[in-house]
Amino acid sequence: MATATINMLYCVSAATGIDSGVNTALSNLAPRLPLSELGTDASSAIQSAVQAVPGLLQAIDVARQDPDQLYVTSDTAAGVDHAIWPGNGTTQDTQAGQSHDAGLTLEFSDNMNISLWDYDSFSDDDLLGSVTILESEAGTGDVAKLASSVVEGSAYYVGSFRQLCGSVVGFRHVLYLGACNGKRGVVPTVVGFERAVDGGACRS
Ligand SMILES: [Ca+2]
Repeated sequence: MATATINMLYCVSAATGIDSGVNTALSNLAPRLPLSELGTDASSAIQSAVQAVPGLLQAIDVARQDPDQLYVTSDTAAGVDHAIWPGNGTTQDTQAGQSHDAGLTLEFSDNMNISLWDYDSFSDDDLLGSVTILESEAGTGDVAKLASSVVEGSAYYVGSFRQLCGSVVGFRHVLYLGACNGKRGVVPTVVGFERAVDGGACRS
């Protein structure tokens, strides 16, 4: 078993449907941002990555997206009824440039899917994108992974999850990340660090 902490859902682009300008620009986003190596907080690292894509912010601005009614599942089936975030059958309106502190700690073996969805009351919910977390990534530090959909024109960075020690190593870690809302209430800041409670550092 491994434990992953997901503490940020950053919306690069809410669903726009078929918008060629947005989709062309989204295809140039980095699929994986190694946050630990970038030496800055997660929000800044993601914002820099988004700004580095030529024309992306302008294309999103022109497309005038409605907010996504965001929820997250740990399987590939839609449905707020089994969402792991926000939970209790609810959704969270989310626009480009917004982020949420998901505060999720999840146990898994081998690999785990994380899917992001837009709730729709009159049709099937839209898959905004998904990422896969691998147990083999344990100990590789904070990352943000891109979940996107060409069909929806959506893109989210899911981070900074850490895959913690597996059962082979036998340690348990507690991670204190995020949870500190910024000035505008929607920008989480990485404030914490990890602390071993049963001893030993995580080994990659
Ligand atoms: Ca919707």
